[in-house]
Amino acid sequence: AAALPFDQVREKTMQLAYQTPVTDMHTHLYAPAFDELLLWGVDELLTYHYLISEAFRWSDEPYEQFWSWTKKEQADWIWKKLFIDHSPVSEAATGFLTILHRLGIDTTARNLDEIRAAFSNITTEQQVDRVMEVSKVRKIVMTNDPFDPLERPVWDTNQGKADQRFYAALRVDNLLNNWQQAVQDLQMLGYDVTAEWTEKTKAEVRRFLVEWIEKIDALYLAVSMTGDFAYPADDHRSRMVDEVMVPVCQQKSIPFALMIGVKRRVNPGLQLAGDMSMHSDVSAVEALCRNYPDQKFLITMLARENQHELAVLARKFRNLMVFGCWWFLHIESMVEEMTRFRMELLGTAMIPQHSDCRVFEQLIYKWEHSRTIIGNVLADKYEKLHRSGWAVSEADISRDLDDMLNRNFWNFIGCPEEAN
Ligand code: RAT
Ligand code: ZN
Repeated sequence: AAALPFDQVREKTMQLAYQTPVTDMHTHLYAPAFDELLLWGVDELLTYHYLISEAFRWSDEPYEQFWSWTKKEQADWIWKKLFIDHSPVSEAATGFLTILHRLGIDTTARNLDEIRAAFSNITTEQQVDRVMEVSKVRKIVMTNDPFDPLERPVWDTNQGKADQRFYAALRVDNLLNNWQQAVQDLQMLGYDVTAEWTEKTKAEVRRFLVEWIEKIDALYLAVSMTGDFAYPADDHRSRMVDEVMVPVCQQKSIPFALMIGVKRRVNPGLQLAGDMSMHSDVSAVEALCRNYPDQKFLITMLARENQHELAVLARKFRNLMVFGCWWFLHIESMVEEMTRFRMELLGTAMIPQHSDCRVFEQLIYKWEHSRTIIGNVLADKYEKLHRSGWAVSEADISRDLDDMLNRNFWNFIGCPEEAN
């Protein structure tokens, strides 16, 4: 393949960074069959929990007041606070405008009802197709919870796998973090478990996991952990990991994804918007990777302070894949910093980003903003290589971007054919 001249490297890299089809390996999006669980449109976008907490910084309104409003009223209020009374420069606010811009919606009048009108007469299916086309996201991994009464019937009636662009991930938060609740949920689904950690209970939880992994074709088990996650420890979580979750992952040959560093509901009044991040102990991940060399772990952490150590740990354990810039780290400055040092420590053997989208059109901004940064960081490295006499070709660039935005995930989880 022909080496590119120096002055074409950045342009070609950026062009390919915007075009390479993405596998989005962690989202809260759903396939159209999940009906009302699939959120899209202006009012959903404006009431994104990232924007709710930002809007409250400009208000003395009681939280209950906000929650009592209709979604449209909430959206109107957020629009006024964040877009009319002040400039929308935060990542999440800017993102809303990136979406409108890419969908060809004119915002010069700053009139929310006009913007809403531009979304009328569109079906869910049309919007899903359009957004996937514009964002060039080809495959979407959902977050699936069998205990969700809205979600379970979709799987029970076998509609969950109808759309080939969507894949499942089995979320197991309560089993690890709220065992009392999990016991009730499992009993409700007919599993013979008790709060006490007996052989029978372990066997039943394993049966639950295996049955649901098979039922939804889960690509991995997933949990978000509070920052105080310690492993190994003499506690419920370690027992659940060692005696149930890792054995099930090994039996089904799937990775275990841990998202570590949340501090839930530091301000309960904000509901979903009231979670904080906290510093975590990376040695828990170290011990997992060492104890289970044949088990794959997909890991992301929420505190900026943990990122460098986690990337170094990935140099030590090939069964560890770092992924994404999660939640409060999904802002330009952090994505830039993290992408740069991850690339410097790991080359392209990492998954630089996932979207964590909750509202469908967010795919447009989250991926466009990230592609810009990933492309530029990569172009810096190629220019540096060029100055050392190593000129990359277009094929090299395509391969590297495909690895980071798509293939590394599929290879890591043991389904290389899905990357094509
Ligand atoms: O990023 C988010 O939207 C958070 O609310 C969480 O859902 C987090 O991503 C998680 O998966 O726990
Ligand atoms: Zn998430």
